[in-house]
Amino acid sequence: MARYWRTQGPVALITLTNPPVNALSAAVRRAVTDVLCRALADDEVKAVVLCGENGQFSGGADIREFATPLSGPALVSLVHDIEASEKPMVAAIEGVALGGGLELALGCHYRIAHAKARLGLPEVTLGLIPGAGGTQRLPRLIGMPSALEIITTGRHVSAQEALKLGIVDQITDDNTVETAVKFALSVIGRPLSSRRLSERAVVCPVDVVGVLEAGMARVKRRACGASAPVACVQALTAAATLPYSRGLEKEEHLITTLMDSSQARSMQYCFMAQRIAGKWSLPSGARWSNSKPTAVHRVGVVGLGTMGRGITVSLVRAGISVVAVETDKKQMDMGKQAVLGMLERDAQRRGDTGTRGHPSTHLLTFTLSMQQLGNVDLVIEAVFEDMPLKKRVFTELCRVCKPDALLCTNTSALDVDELSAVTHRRPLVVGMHFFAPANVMKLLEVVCGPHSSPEAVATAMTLGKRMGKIGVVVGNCPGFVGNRMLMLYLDQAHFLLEEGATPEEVDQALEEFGFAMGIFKVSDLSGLDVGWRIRKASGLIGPNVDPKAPSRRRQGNRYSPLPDLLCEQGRLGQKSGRGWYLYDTPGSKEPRPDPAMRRFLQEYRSRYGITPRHIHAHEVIERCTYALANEGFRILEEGVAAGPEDIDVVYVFGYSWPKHRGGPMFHAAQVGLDRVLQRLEHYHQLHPDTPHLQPSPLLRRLVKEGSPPVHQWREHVRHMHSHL
Ligand code: 3H9
Repeated sequence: MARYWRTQGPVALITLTNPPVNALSAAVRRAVTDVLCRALADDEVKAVVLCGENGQFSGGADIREFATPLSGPALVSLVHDIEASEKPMVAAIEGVALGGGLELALGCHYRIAHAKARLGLPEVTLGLIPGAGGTQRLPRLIGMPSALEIITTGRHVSAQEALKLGIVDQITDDNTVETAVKFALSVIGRPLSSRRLSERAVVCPVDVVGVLEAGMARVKRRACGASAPVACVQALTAAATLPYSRGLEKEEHLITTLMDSSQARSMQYCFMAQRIAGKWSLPSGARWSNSKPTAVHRVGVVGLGTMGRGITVSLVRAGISVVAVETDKKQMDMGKQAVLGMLERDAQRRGDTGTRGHPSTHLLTFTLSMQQLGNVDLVIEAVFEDMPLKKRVFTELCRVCKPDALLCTNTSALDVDELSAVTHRRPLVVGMHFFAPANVMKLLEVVCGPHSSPEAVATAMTLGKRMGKIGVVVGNCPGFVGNRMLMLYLDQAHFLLEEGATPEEVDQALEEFGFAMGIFKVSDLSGLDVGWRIRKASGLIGPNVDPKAPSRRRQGNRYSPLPDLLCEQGRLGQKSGRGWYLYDTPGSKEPRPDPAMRRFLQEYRSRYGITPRHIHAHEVIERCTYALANEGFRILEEGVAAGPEDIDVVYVFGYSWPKHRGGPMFHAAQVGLDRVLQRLEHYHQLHPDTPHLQPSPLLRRLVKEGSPPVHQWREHVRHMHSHL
């Protein structure tokens, strides 16, 4: 848990040892407290270097222990003891120093970091604030404006930036521990009081109150109801206005309150869910750990439309060689320009280049010839969503690519299995559903068809991780996990309009719940014609179906033609200046309620004899979120996802579900499965023509078995599938 030995004469070394990231568990805190006592009591020891095993300083407090009562010495006291030491304490930071890890380092009198190290206080992303003195020490070290930005965003800071800001005293490309030991030798005997951050005054700009007020306004605007960012500013305000010890009391009060909150539990669940989804499994039992990914050095991207460009940029950023193929010269030139532009902007942002161009452009080949894909290890096809076109591309790929090259299709809904049937290498075909814009969005659904091999899935997941994506393995069904659930969510929103709500009312309820944008604003942003095209292609609307039919049913189920009617009127969303909302000009992003929309809805309701009723925000949330969770249960039943964590990760990272609500499945568990079941039964009784409101058998089964906690559902589902 912490090793201790004497080295280089008077310098003692304390090594945090809790692989993989040296999380500061109770056992680690206990061990460090003990060895620190030994070092301080040893007259031969004149300085101490604190480092971490395995090239990692520390990933912070042990998140797994948050659910249990605190045991062992508190981290805040340990940091205090380190700072109070009369012998110089030097932190040797390799890998990461995050959260409590950085707080431990801030207790040291000096900090030396490896050039590749990353530092930060990401507690806000776990629904917390730094709770071991970080909110009080960081502004004393680097000043309030920078501390405010770093703590409220939780972002990681590179070693170079940390040096510029003054978080570390030195960075090195060499052995960090050896450098720190040398450094420690050089500072023996120097006075320490100016190095103790708790004894310093906070470096505040003249208008610190204005800075903090602006910070508070900013976090409130962005937080969408999350408490932690607000608490961060409150703790920093205490640092600016109170003596250190009182500021620390405020920090303790705030973190204690947050620690018990459902928001923190939800966000910590999200952190763990992301890791669980990354170690994918399917109900079939196929697992990441058993399947070896193949090496990918060179990737082909076919199609340089919006998706192909974003995918290419993400690959190049990861240092992977790309052969980008287009069939049309003009489209290729445009795509090339767009890709190079994005990479150049990247480089400028990072200050990587003084001249034009990105340092990675040598990784790119643009071509009009598929033949150039002969030596790639994997291809990502990103042509238009059209099955015959994709089939033609896949047939050609089989001809030109080496026999063991993986063939991946970037599709948001098409049948990966049908596509793989045109190849002679079905085990090597998987779906890679990127989200737009692909160079920004984190989520990647890796679609495993019935013939896809576990190795192919493992390879796509590994590639996704290298590209900085959060991969989730899903089964092959229309819309996979994300879009399949989205359809039902949209349906509920449209039905609510039919029954009496306005787009603004539905959006406001969803935004108060925590979504950054309501569903109608999102639809306007994405363009209403996208769904219209898909519905037309799937036969839901078309010449044989009268959208004005009084039953408003399609294929036997309730169907709202509202979005189709909008498209027919040319209301396509932001791009046409009108959609569910009104925009000042086409392309403008500021939605305004449209009186014409109200009139349109009134006319629609009277045409169909619907008496509008007042719809409470509570009903909006229940119908939208429970419909999502209910479909999630069906997805688990069918084996399209292996566990609730996978579904929640898809929703949080692909569909902006608020992290502080955990995800639709976690939210259902928080509400209580029996309550969700009862409300779904109620709504289904009122709307029997909406089968998606009918509670799923798995939900009923879980309730019958006493509503086990969400982390047990995966095992439950696996068990269910093994008995089918
Ligand atoms: C805090 O410090 C509060 C303080 O202010 C004090 C309050 C009093 N705890 O992500 P990876 C596990 S709050 C426990 O796949 P990577 C992780 O679950 C904390 N476990 O690797 C996984 O386990 P498994 C503030 C942790 O290389 C394994 O390590 N700190 C912790 O892609 C590998 O993780 C943070 O928010 C932890 N703190 O990324 C940092 N961290 O193999 C959270 C990791 O069983 N951590 N694990 O699935 C991270 O951001 C990333 O894990 C890190 C490594 C960048 C460190």
